[in-house]
Amino acid sequence: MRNVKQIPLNSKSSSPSPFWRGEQVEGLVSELETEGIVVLPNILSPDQLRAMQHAFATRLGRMRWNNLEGYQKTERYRHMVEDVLQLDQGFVDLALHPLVKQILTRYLGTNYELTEAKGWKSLPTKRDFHGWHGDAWYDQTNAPEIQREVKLALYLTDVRTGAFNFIKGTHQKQHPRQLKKQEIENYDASRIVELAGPAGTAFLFDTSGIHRQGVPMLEPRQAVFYNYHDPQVRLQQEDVDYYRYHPLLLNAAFLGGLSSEDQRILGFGNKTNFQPAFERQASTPVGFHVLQSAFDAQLRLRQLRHRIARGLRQTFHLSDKL
Ligand SMILES: O=C(O)CCC(=O)C(=O)O
Repeated sequence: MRNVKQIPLNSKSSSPSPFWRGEQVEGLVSELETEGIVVLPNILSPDQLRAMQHAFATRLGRMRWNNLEGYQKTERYRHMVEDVLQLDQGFVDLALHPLVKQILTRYLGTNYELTEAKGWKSLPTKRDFHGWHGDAWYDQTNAPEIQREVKLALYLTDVRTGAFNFIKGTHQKQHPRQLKKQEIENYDASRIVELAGPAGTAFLFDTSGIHRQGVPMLEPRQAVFYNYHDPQVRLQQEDVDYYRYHPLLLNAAFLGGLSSEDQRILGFGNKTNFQPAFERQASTPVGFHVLQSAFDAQLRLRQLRHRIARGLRQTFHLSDKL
């Protein structure tokens, strides 16, 4: 039997509590320790959430191109919005939320940083295009230890289908990897949690636990996922090549009043994973060259039109004077 954790869509409480009792924090940490996933109480105000939804939506209008911001598309069923901390104050406040920090400090220690902050719009599909997996991120070649990494997820839209799926208790059991479909049959189906809920639902999970985006996705879903781990842990080569865990891209307007702990979490001054003069090694698709040539031609045409118009203006100006 599936364990659908259905947070009612009308459960949006008006304002989050600014106070968390010690035992409340303990309870959340202990659930994360035992189950590998924990749903957080309401931590964003309706105004914060609205501003974040609005800013995120502006990146979804078109694909990023030239001087126009937009989403990135590297796969069929998701539109990716990178570096969301630049978009709105709420994204930074969420990353550094006191409750989140308290839980993470207990679970990850005091060396963790926020190493990635991105989101995506998932498009409706019946395909299990990503599949069950643990998030591989560290170099496993010489690593006896299963490293700890936690993701903080936040839904920006109400999620009824295609909710996040997680098999409780599977974290810290194996090095994270992609699983084959038949391997999932070995797990107790009653331990699968399917986390449907309203916009504003936030949860933390240990990324070594087995999880996936739920199937089917019947309506578009928008969510952000933050990634916290110790940046000193050696990364797997493919993430170095892609420069996935580049230092966070931030917006100075949102960085007022940070404590030294906040600065550490955002990676201030930490060049461990900075790659000078990085250039992604990827061949550009044929479509890109076609588009670029068409755009160049359009710019040339525009310039020619301006020159002709200027010439005509000068000619008429002269003939007026004669
Ligand atoms: O989008 C989802 O629900 C799944 C996310 C996921 O698999 C991941 O962040 O590794």
